[in-house]
Amino acid sequence: MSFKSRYFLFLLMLLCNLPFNLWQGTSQWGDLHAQGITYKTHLVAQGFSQPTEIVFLPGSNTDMIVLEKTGKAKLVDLTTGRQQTIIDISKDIVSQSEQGLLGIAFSHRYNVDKMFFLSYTTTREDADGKEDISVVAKYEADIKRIKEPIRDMGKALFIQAQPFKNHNGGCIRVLQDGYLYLGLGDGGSGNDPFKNGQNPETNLGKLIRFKSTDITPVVEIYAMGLRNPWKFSADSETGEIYLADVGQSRVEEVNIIQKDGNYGWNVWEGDECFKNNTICRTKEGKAMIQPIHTYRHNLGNSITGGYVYRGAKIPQLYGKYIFGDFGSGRIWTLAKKANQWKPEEILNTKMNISTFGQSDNGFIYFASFGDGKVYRIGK
Ligand SMILES: [Ca+2]
Repeated sequence: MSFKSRYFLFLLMLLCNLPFNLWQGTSQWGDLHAQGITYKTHLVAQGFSQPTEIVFLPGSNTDMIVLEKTGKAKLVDLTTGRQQTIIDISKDIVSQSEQGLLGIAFSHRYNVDKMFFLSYTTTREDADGKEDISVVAKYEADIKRIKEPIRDMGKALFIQAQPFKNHNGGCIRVLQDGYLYLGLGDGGSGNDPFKNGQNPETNLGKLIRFKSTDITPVVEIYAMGLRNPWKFSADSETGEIYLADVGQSRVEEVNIIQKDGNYGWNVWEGDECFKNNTICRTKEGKAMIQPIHTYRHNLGNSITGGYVYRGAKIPQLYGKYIFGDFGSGRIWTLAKKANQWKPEEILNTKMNISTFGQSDNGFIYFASFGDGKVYRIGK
């Protein structure tokens, strides 16, 4: 086994707290015939080192940005295939386990203010030595005009100390209300040892919203009870926030986020009482919001959230949430039929799907973490 594959199996085990031998896909490689059409993956770019995020410049279908866990952001012109490193903070971040360069988001007025945000992990000195921190930093630059990679760490808007190197969350998005959101995991280790998910006094285990992006912004807890939100996004038509939360060792889940909602961790793992937690069956436990969809570890072991398809090219996908699994490489759609959320598997890639991306016209892309390739989902 090469170092690389050993590395990402290690990462996978950390993500899932699973012994290696439980991670085995069971179904056939290849495309599936679903919803009357056969979906295919089209390779669009490659050569990335551990991709963690795919975004498009606001309004663009061809200017794709791919983040690398180890600290670079690359701008890819999908019409020519040209790649350019626009950000390189690899010297100053930490990227062990689930840490690294994890998120990028654009101001809702980016075309005017050229402001964007990065989410990464680094260290700071404290009384006991160094501690790991998650940072959201603000930058101002016209990305299309960057000549030399940006190497500075930006203006830190937000800092969160991280007790462990896993469950750092790190996804950031500017959603339809124009506000910046950040998803933070429970702090890590396993089982949420500090019970951060249910503690309203910490930002760990939460989806938080920045009330402004001034240099000392006020942040508010938007939703709580999360274990390790690995990607959230808003439906571009309805504004509903879909959030994928990675399970401990049994259940992966998709949630629709309501403001001030409590999503259950570590009282619930998905739709199960976590380790027979006694609060689970009480009034308090029952008031926690259930996921709209769960799956168990026969189908995967580390969910990766995606996007609601609102493109014109594939009418069969319209209005459906597309998401996948890092461990198994399966990709599903999720749609509401007769008041019930129904999943349908559309691809079984066997790849370590670390992120999805969506262009302005609604095309859905995803990254294969191990071999650094980016694909578009098509027919
Ligand atoms: Ca939950």
